Amino acid sequence: MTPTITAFERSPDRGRGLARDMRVRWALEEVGQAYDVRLVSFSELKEAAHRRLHPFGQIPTYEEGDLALFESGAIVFHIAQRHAGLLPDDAKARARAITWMFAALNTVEPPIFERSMAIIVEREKAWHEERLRLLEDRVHVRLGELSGRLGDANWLEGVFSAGDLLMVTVLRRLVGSGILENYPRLCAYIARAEARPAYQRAFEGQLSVFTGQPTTG
Ligand code: GTB
Repeated sequence: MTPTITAFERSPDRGRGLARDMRVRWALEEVGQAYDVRLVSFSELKEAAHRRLHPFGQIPTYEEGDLALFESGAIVFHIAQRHAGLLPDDAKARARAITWMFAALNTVEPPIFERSMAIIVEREKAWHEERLRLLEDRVHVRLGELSGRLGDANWLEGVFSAGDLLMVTVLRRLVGSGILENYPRLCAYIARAEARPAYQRAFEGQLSVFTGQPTTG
C-alpha cells in the first residue's frame, strides 16, 4: 500500500528542504518505497480533519492504510523498521543506530531549533543579541562534541543509518548561519549525505512543490 505523507503547500523555507517532511521523504527514498504527498495550507493544518491525523496541527503526517502517524522521528523509525536499508540487522548495531536517532532529535536538535526560533520570533526584543549568543554557545558545544565523536568516520556507526539521516536533517538547519564552517568534519558529513541519490530525489521532490515543476523519473 502506497503511504501518503503531508507537506506544506507553501513552505516558508522556499524549497531549501528544511521542513520536516524532508526527513520522511528521504527515508522513503532510501528504502525505495513509493509515496504520495498531500500538500496542506497553514489554515488546513489547524482544521479538525488534519488534527485527527496530527494533534498539534503540523506536518508531516504519514498514512498507510488504517495507520496514521505523526512526529517525523516516529515516522522515520517506522519506515526504518519496516524496510531494509536504514537500520543494521545486528541487534547491538541496530540499538546504537536508534540511539543516534534519539540523540539527533533530543540532544542536538533542541539548541539548533531554539536558535532558529530566537531569530524568527525574538529578533525585536531588547535582549535578543545576548540570548542569541547564549544559544549559539550551546549549539557550538553540541557540534564540537558531535564532530569529536564522528572523527574521520563517514557515518556515526560505520554504515549509513536512520541516525545519520536524522542528524543530517537537524544539522542542515544551520546552513547559511556561518556556524557549521567551524566544523569541517560535520560539513563533509553533510555533503556526503547530500550526495546520496535518495537525498537528492527527496530534495527535488520537496523543491518541486516550491517551483511548481513536477519531478521526473
Ligand atoms: N516534532 C515534530 C516533528 O518532528 O514532526 C515537529 C513538526 C513541526 O515542527 N512541523 C512544522 C509545522 O507544521 C513544520 S517543520 N509548523 C506549522 C505549525 O506548527 O503551525 C518546521 C520548520 C518550518 C519551517 C522551516 N523553515 O522555514 O526553514 C523549517 C522547519
